[in-house]
Amino acid sequence: QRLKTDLRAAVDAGDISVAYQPMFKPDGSALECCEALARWTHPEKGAIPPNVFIQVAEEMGIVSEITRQVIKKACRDCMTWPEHISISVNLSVQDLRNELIIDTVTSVLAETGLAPGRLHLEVTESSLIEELSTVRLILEQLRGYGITVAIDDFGTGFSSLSYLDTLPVDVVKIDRSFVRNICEDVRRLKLLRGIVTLSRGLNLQIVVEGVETREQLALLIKYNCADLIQGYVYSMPVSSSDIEELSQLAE
Ligand code: G
Ligand code: G
Ligand code: MN
Ligand code: NA
Repeated sequence: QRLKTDLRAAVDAGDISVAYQPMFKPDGSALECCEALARWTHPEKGAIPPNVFIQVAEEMGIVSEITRQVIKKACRDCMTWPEHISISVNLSVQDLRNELIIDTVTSVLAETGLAPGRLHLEVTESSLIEELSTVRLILEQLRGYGITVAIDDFGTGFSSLSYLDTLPVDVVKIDRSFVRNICEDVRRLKLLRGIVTLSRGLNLQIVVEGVETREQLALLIKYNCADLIQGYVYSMPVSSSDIEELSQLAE
């Protein structure tokens, strides 16, 4: 209850900050996109993980306000980066149930002047399962503006792959659980390669998440498993002001 009151106050004060985790071309030759990750430092408890406070915000019905603040900061920050770098923002399942998100996105793009092609939105695989018709309408409208839609945590949510080809998405972000043991367990590598083949067959761009070691990276490159790599092997989440330098180092 206390956490709810404090979160309400933090949101009202605009105290939710944003960290950015870069995605690189597999060979490290370019920084192409950054995922915006919401951060909240509680005055006494310190950093509260986003999966905790996002869930609290969902219970309180205020997650759309956090989404709006994160999109706004993220688009503003993206405007200060080299032009080839895109920004990827996470949406909550609640954002996808309400057409308000269309208004939020279009007004932030207008205010900040960011080209719609530089904005990506991440929706979890599980949020695509429910209320598919509303979600589909909203995602199709957003894509109509030139925004890119990514399925986050791919591979962890579906009970059935049968409608994957009908989803209004452009990118899959393969969940880090599919990367963890690829060096030790050839069956895990085969599973990952299967997901990659499936995704390529559907013309989806592939981001592999949670890549932590050079050995994992080498296998991903060897078997052409990724268009972009996100993970500690290249970078932790950083502040907006670090992005330009990381981008220059990559070139
Ligand atoms: O930053 P970290 O790696 O701890 O993120 C943990 C989880 O919180 C991830 O699943 C991420 O997608 C989610 N998350 C981070 N920022 C946001 C946000 O702004 N909105 C939503 N809905 N989820 C977020
Ligand atoms: O669910 P989502 O993919 O949005 O979550 C991103 C989360 O993954 C962030 O909390 C980020 O800190 C975390 N993360 C990013 N790279 C790595 C990594 O290489 N290993 C692990 N274990 N976590 C990572
Ligand atoms: Mn994400
Ligand atoms: Na993910």
